[in-house]
Amino acid sequence: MSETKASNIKVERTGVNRRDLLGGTAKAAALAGIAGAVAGGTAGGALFGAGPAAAAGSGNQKYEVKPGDLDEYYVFHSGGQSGELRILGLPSMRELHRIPVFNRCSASGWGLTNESRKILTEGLTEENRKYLANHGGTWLNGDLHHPHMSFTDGTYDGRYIFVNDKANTRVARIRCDIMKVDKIIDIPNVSAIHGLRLQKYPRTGYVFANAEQLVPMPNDGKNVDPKNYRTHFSAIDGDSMKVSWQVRVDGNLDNTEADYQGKYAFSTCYNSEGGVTTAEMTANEQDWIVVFNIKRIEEAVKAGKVEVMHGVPVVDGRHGSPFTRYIPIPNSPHGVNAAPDGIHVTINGKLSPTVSVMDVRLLDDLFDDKIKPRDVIVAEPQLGLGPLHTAYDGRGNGYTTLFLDSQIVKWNIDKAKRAYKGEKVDPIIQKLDVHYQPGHTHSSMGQTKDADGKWLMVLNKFSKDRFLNVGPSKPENDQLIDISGDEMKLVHDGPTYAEPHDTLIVHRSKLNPKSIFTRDDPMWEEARQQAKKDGVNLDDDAKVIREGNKVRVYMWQRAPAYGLEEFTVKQGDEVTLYISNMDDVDDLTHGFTLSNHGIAMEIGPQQTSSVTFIAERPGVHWYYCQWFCHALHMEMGGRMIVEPRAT
Ligand code: K7E
Ligand code: CUA
Repeated sequence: MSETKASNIKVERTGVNRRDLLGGTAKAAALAGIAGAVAGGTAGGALFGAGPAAAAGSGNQKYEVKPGDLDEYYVFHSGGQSGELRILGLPSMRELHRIPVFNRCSASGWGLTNESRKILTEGLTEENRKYLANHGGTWLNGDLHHPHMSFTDGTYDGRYIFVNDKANTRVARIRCDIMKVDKIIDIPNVSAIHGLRLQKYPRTGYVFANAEQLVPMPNDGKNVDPKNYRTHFSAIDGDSMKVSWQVRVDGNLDNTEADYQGKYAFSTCYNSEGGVTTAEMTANEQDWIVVFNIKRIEEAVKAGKVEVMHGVPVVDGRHGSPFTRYIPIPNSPHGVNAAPDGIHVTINGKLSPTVSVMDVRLLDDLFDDKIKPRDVIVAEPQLGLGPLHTAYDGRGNGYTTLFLDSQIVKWNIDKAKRAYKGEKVDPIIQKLDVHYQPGHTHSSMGQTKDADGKWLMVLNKFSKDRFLNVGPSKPENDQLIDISGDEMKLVHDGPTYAEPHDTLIVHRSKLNPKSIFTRDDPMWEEARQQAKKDGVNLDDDAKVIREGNKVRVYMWQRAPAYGLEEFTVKQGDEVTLYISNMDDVDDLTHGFTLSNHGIAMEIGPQQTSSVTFIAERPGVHWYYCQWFCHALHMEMGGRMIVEPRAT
């Protein structure tokens, strides 16, 4: 018997064979799950239980991408607690780019430029704005788990990618034409946005966002009794980036998903107990998935049958309401994944070795009370320990990550349904060791109706011994698996930095980003308006405009020169610099770094970037271009001269 310090859960560590648990009770599996999750890292535990090497096969299809050749897929890879989004190519698994979202970025100036600060602050709630007034004005961190691309008619349309921030309760939108964030909003009335999915049909439409943490409402410290904690499911309008409505639920909210019909959304709940300690949260053998009836909610909102909280209409979707149904699921379910067949939705049991398969065609009857909640479950195969997420190949098979077993299991939906009806058939097709402890898994186009069944990425939380030792902080390991044939074949190990949860694999035909900004891009509309007021041509002028102690410096850049090789301001002036890169050339990005002022920003071809600061340091301060652009890149610079304040 060992006892962990972090909680009071007692975990049986001896005499339990984890393979035996497969045939055991959900409770035994739950205990094993806790052993992994809570006592994780202790030697010999279930956590590091997987065997060392998987068979590295050559695969059935080519995964090597020769120098100069282009990948077939874009991968949008969450950056977890690093707060950014990354773009990879698949099958090469090369990292192509990074998009700063909730983090600060030294290279691009994200979080520093006026354009990015506008995006980072305009969606703040009043409470957060007030709090941040004394904390630098913007958050410095984020926890980005779930990127999803906007849909039209069940498949990706290349407009936007939406992502969540669990750390500071936000949702952000990325424009796919320039691969930059254009909107970030706080979600009011909740804490910690975790699950995020999009309406698939007829289009996005709604961005569905789960708030994981239960908190008192209002959360003002006057009443902290857990009996009064609650959370809401949010639907955000993806076009306006305003919260359309929220639904009050029982329990908490983990991951979410939407159907292919535009009728229902789903959220897993691992804390139906409403507990505040790990022991309380895992007490029950079953939690549930909540099904949201979008049409009924919309009607109630339209009819004004809502409570308005911070400007958001909220409907009551607790047990017994017409808006929701609660389907019991073993045990602390995590990921929920709609199959590309448009019919089946898999709920991954986490602490139960099972996944539960729901048939969405039965949901109309459930909402009309013609059937019972569990009647919508049409299969519940036992797959192994710690099922977290499932991907699909479009050929009727699911691929589920087994966190505790360190495996990916391929199984057949139809066989699982037959087995559920009592037929003697094994739905499991193959189990493959992965390295180690996988969370999400994703197949090429597998979260759309166009799943093509070619590639599978498995996002492993631990790499342990798979790479050169880089110290105590080790990379994670994204493994690429060829699923085009009958057998899964592991073909590539891909180390990544903290901490990709989720990924999005998009065929390159769905995207066509610009190489050069257009001068009328809305990103720098405020600079454009200010230039107009100042009678300055943003494209051509290099000018200093003074208005009291406010100084605006406008300049263009053309390799290898700035429009101004020097400008003079007075100590104490509030200076705004507007820099426009007028090079109309692919891949010709310039920069602006002001030495010893903590100022650096990227200015892409035909882009304008601006930054505001107080010129507090008298003297000569060089600025330079930090983005390699020309043979005379080193010479591309100038001086800011700050005249000392008259004493
Ligand atoms: Cu499973 Cu945040 Cu998608 Cu991590 S969540 S694994
Ligand atoms: Cu311009 Cu370097």
